[in-house]
Amino acid sequence: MKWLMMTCLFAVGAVSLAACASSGFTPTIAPTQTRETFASPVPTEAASTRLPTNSPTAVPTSAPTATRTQVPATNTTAPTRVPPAATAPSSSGQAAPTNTRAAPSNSNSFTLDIQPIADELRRPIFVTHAGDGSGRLFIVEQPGRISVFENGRRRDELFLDIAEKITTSGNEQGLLGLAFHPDYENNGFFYVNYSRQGDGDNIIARYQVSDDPNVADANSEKIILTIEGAEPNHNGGMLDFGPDGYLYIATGDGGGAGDRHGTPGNGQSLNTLLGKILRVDVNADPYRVPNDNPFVNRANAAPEIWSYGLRNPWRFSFDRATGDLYIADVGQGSKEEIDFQPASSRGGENYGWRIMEGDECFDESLICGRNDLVPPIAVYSHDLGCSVTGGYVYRGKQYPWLVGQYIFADYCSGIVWATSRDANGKWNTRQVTTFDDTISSFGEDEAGELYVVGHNSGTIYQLTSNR
Ligand SMILES: [Ca+2]
Repeated sequence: MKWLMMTCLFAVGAVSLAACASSGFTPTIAPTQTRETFASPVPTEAASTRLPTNSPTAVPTSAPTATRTQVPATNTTAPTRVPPAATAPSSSGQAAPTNTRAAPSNSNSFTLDIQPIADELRRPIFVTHAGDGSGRLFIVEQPGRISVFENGRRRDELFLDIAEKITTSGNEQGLLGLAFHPDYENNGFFYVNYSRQGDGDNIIARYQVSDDPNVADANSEKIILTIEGAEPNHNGGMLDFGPDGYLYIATGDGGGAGDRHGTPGNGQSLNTLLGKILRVDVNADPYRVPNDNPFVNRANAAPEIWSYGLRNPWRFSFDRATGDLYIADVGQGSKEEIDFQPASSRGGENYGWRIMEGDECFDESLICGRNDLVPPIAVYSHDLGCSVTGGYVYRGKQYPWLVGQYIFADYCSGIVWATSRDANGKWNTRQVTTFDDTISSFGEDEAGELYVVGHNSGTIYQLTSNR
């Protein structure tokens, strides 16, 4: 039922064929302003308001059903075109991925389910851990609150409440990211990414825990970086420390549709922080640019840039076993994608936006299919959803058959996929199941077990599996 209706919804808009000379890519459906509504990381309200009034809602608002599996995991039909890794050269001249810790193939038939662990949250948007050995989870609510989940329950007292600093007037704005310093156990520092009240700028700020390990010092804010966005949408928001100890920050392209700001769009411009993955050293005041960032010696380039050509990276994660980086980039009106950067990379990848949207030409005035663009490792069309939510490579202990699988989902459809690379270096993506919730994020605990964040239902689930 849900699918039937969403297909109808996405069928709006004029279709025009845009030739993409010598790129080898198929003609693309020209994006329209009409469809921009669906191409956001958290498009709940926008999507809901577009529904026919006499139809059931496509975005579930009631409490989700736990532990349901709608699609047998034995379905191994890849729903989308998945380019082999061998076709993914980068501008930085990095070698092809050599990671041999790919998941075993063939024998990994499995199901995925969800088990609720915390509920009654207000627009939860992330969950993570402090890496301090405490086993606690930290749950982020988009309006600006962080709570602690410990010993099977969520503590009543908040860890941090900065709602008064934050604007959520745009559906995609709010408290969007949280990352704990690698030495949090000793220095008590953690970092947040939020949309500032007043100007809507994206603020990356440091806070410190108080004498109470379950309460942060709300007055300890130190702003690290201020990123001015053009419009309220496409804020990126993910923060995480890489295996190198540097803070990586995802930024959106400045918003609107079609990356219309800047020439040729912010994603392809190296003189703006928008549409990028940034990499900075926060063990300096307020931060330092690592001298091996890829563009530190290029004139008119922002030295904080690590990689570029992104539209709205909605969650990235490092594989804790290999250091490989997975980036989910939300598409415009046609394709959603997962991008990959091997741990051996020196940075500088160009992931293509707005030249390309997924594996399609987006702007025919630019040179599509250039061989310096890094194509995604997995793509799906808007027949299967509207906004990708990046996840994690499973490295936990409870479900050994999941080890090495990168799990991700679509916010609108609830479809969940698993991607892994076989012994020949070929990426394989398969649709595993569908969860009856709007998945705003995944999260990882200290042990590597995975969690699913239900945005509309206000629920945090643990991801479970059977085979
Ligand atoms: Ca791309």
